[in-house]
Amino acid sequence: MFTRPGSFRSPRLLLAAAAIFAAPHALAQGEGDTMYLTDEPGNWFRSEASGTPVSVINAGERVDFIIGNCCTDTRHTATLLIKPTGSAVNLDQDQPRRGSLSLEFDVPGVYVLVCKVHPYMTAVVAVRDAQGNIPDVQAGSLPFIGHLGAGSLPAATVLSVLTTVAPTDADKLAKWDILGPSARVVPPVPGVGEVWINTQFERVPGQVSEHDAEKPGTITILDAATFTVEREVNGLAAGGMWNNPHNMWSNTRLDVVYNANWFGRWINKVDRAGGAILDSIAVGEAPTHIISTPASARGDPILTIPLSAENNMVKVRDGADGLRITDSDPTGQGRNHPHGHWLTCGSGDRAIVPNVFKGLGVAGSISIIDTASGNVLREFTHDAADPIRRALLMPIAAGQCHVGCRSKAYVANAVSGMVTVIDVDRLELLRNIPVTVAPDGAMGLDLLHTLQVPIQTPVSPDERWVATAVLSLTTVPRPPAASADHVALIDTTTDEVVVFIATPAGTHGVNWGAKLGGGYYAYVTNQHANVLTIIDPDPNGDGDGHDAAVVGTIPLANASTGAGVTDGTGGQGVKPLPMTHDGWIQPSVALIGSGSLSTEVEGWLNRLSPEQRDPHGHHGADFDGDGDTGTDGDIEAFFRVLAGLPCPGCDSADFDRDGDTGTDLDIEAFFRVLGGGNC
Ligand SMILES: [Cu+2]
Repeated sequence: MFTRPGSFRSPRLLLAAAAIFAAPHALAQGEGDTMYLTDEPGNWFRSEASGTPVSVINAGERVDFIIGNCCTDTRHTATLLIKPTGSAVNLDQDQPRRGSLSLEFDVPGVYVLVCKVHPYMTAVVAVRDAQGNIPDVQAGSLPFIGHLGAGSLPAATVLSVLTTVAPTDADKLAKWDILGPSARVVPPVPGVGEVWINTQFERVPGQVSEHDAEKPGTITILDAATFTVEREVNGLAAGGMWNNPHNMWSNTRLDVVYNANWFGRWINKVDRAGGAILDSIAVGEAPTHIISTPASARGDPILTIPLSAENNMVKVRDGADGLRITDSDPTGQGRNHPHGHWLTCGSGDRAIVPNVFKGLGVAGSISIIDTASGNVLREFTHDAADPIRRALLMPIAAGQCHVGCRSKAYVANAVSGMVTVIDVDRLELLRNIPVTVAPDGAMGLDLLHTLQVPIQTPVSPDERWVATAVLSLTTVPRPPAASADHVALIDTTTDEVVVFIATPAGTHGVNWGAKLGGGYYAYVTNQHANVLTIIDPDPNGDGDGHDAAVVGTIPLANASTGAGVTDGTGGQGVKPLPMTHDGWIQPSVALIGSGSLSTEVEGWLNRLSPEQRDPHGHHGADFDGDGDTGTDGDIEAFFRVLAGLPCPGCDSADFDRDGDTGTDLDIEAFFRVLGGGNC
């Protein structure tokens, strides 16, 4: 579906890439190069010599990597990911930093570096041989090439397909899905409310640091009833505290939106209806996602925010005196670099926190944390010898919901390409689900084979589906979706992928919003495209996800002055309002008629179905289906179903919704629900 002009056979791209390598005179011999780490999309490592993330040097020369205020607002790493066979050099840090790093490149060939905090920051260092040529990239150095059926490829060919190397507007046009208004496809069934999208790469003239470095990013707001872009918020009025807006959350009244700036140190509080920035504070290095605690839903919101270039999760209270940090706790042992967490649906009493990396290399961990105290209840660390924990390589984002009686979490691991399933109640890892695919269709392989990265992975509020966004670092399509990027839809009853769905370039974020009349849409963002993708996980409502499909594609460009091709690009965090998950939606619904909601918000909440208003209650203890629960009729129905006796109209006996019936877990689920317990 999305076999773009930027596929690896594209002559236009090959020419552009070849031109870069054909300009050796740009760099005199013996000089080496300096690369500045920046906040500029597609040019995150900017070579002094080329002005792009591609540095061409001779063997034995040095490149200095500068991480400083000139060009970026937070800490990073410069980590060597791919090097030619025979090279003995290495570069990596156990924690992100400011300052300068250096590496002397020993062997001719192609080197790829990334930042472990912001893994799509990409640098290419091409080292010439004695004849002035760049040797081909070998499959032994980059196994991805072997999955294309080749033993090696010219460096220019490899460069031409890397979507994260796109310094200029022309590069972005060539490699990204920059689509026009004709791409617009509106779902047959409207959504409810608004969809807030961090269009993190959109250029805003004048949105610069005190060092005059460009700080991109806007928030694009979609009316879910009509699927039109309503308005846009930028950071010009944020007092410099705005840089790559990355993820958002709202409050119970849905009158403000909180926003975290991943390439900075700040969060913002935005007036939802008017777009004014009401408050901004520094919370620490590279804040990622924001989630409010359900326990604070009826008072001052308490926000939980992992800091990806530090080791802690901070808590911020939004009170009468504005945003204030109230707490900060480590999310594991040592150096953690936590990213996209989730709180347990319902009470939010536990936080599932992916710690992206824990030292040199890409081994990370997943912590289950007591939300109120910040105590780590269990940290699952990487272990190459363990069949499940070996997948914990740069775990980056989590989703969670109780599925039946089990509190199950799903964590995407950027490097292993696996989604790890966790029983949060029993503090056990259950299994890994492969969600990435190599160009020849091979699965279960790591990043160097697939050049794909799974990122956000939220569970639907009805607990049926997990939608995992899989970002491709290349334009190369692959089965089964015949696209470079995809969403893997996981059925929570089987914990298997039921379908891979083709999505535009740079698929990064997903979240669930209410579909009018019942059910949920997965709203999918694509950082290397200017559109939002809308997936219906079960269009015919038969409970089977095999027919899940893209039902909408909404261009996000809205002719913003000066944005050019970046208008509407960079989609990462996505927050549908109302917030539909169990634990967050009910407190909003409880305010209907109280006078504390705006007319607009009250209208949204009134359009929700009973199941959407209370996604926990719909499979409660009403086993005989008569509308009340916990009666003698319900108990009789339970035992009739369990015993296999006829019970017309009864619910099935799969009370824990794990696909089988009559097990101990079903019985446990029955009694928990009957007793009003959390199930
Ligand atoms: Cu970084």
